[in-house]
Amino acid sequence: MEKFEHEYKAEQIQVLEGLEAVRKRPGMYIGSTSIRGLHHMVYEIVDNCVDEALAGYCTHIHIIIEKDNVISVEDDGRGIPVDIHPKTKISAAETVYTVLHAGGKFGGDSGYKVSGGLHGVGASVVNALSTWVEVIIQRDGGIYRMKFEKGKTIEPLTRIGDSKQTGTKVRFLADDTIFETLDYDYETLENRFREMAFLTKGLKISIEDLRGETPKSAEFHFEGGLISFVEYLNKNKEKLHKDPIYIEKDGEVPVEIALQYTSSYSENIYSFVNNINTIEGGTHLEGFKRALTKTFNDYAKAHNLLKEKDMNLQGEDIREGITAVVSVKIKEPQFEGQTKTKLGNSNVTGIVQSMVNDALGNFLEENPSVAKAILEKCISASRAREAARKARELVRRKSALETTTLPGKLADCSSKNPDECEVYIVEGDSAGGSAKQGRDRKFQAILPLWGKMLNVEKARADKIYGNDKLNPVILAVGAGIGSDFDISKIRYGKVIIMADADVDGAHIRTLLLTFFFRYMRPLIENGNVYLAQPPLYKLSKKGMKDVYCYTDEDLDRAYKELAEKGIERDQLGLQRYKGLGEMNPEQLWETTMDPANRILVKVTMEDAIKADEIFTVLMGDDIEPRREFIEKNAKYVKNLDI
Ligand code: 0RA
Repeated sequence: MEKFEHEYKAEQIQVLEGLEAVRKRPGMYIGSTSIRGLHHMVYEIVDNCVDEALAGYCTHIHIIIEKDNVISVEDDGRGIPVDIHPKTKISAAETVYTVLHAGGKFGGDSGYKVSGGLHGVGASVVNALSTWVEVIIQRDGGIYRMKFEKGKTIEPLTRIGDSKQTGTKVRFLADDTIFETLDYDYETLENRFREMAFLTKGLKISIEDLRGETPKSAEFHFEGGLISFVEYLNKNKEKLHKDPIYIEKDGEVPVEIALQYTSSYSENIYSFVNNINTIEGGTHLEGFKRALTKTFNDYAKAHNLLKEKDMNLQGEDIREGITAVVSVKIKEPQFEGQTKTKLGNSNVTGIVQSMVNDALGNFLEENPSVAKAILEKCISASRAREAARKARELVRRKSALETTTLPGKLADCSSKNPDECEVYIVEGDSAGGSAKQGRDRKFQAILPLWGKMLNVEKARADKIYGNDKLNPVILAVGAGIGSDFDISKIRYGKVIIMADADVDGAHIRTLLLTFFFRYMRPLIENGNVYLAQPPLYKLSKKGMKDVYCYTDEDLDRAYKELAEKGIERDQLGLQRYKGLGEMNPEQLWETTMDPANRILVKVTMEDAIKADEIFTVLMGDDIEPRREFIEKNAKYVKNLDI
């Protein structure tokens, strides 16, 4: 192979210092070096292709996870420009890959400005954080190639052949000295690409995973765009009207919205700015919500649908059962909030609000039966809210009398500092007792729960407040529920569900997670919810320290390790734990509660959409999708609740 000497000019030295900074502080550029950051590497590259699609030149993006964790991303766009910059003497393509923040600013008025990416840092950061990158461009009648190692150019852009086609193919190997893992999660990537395909009408995105024994693949292509998205989200729900309502307007701020009401009691609105999921909402969402409230109230009044003359439907009444996706494109988005996923541009509220007012107002006038079906639901939500308020006041008054607002069953910890405090929600009587005795009472609180939990998928807020199972959870966490929920008030930084590893345990776990998902979602988003992992087995022998195993693989490993020490299988006593109740307080502490030894699984919202689907399928009214889901996932029940 030919060797390319690369001469470094003044600009290039700056470049190297720039990329060196990225390698020194990767978290600042890619968010983190965990699997999250690893996935962001892929998104950064794919986002560039999506930009090319938004500019109208790319119709298909193909992503491959190759056997050795190499990622390949290929598009059929115009190809990254290859011309040489007269001053720097390097190609535009190499510039994009070596100069920090070169991505979006390149090329001025190319109509290429609405760039995505959560961190929007672009290809040069991916390059800096990769062991190697190879880029192949087809453009202007030629095939070009360039190669990099840890951000440094190994082979500058070189014409290696002819081609009549156009497009860009990038292959990279993320640097395993920077990332904690290179083990891409196929499902996470698949979900993100499905979402991207929904958000970019007509674009085909395909993904292949060649790592396992049986390759996985998926292809997404939705001519319906957001309409398809809402249909997908609602596929297992009972709809109040047949087709999603669709609103689209180009202009200074292009806005696209689809919405459909279902008989469910929850609100499911997803908002995006430049294809980035704005988890914390912001001005675009605000504009949408205000318009919904105003338009439905105006319509209801004009058509005498409200019984009491002065009655006003509240925003939350109007959003009960809604599934909506709001997507806007903004030239210079300002992101705020804890996770920088809240849109701050203040002019956007008015723009979205007035266009939704107009379009939705017209739609309701033209579709009176749909309007009526939705408003009937809003009015009954309003009544339920009134009932809930009364129930809540009752609870508040009661607790004011009781001097403490904490539930009686709670064995609280002595520390009052939420950062160090944890509450274990424990199923069952005896386990609760052991946990109380075994805990470190300085920072560990125990809340035992008994019996069958209320299924929140089938209940409204008024029932939740009055429910004797959930009320202690609400009071213990201490931050309210629903739109009242205030994460700054939580009394424990870790809310840990501790249940048996059997069917009943899975049931209570899923029910509690459903409850948190619906009524304390920020708690999950903020990473405060955990699952305790009690051991499945204990190996014991006289004179030997007990060995606890948390999985079947763990057990195999322990047998092997002990055999190496000369202790054979038949010398060992094996206890299989059927429930937490079988452990004494010391064992429970040692295996499941002691921060030094325990395993906690953090419940993440990597994909709220997926979680919602699982909860709906598992908890909803429709039996058929639930049966299908359980059959399909029976093998993976371990992951069922994450
Ligand atoms: C034409 C002009 C510009 C970029 C591209 C094509 C292009 C970039 C990528 C990245 C991945 N695939 C691509 N396909 C095409 C520059 C325009 C600008 O940056 O403003």
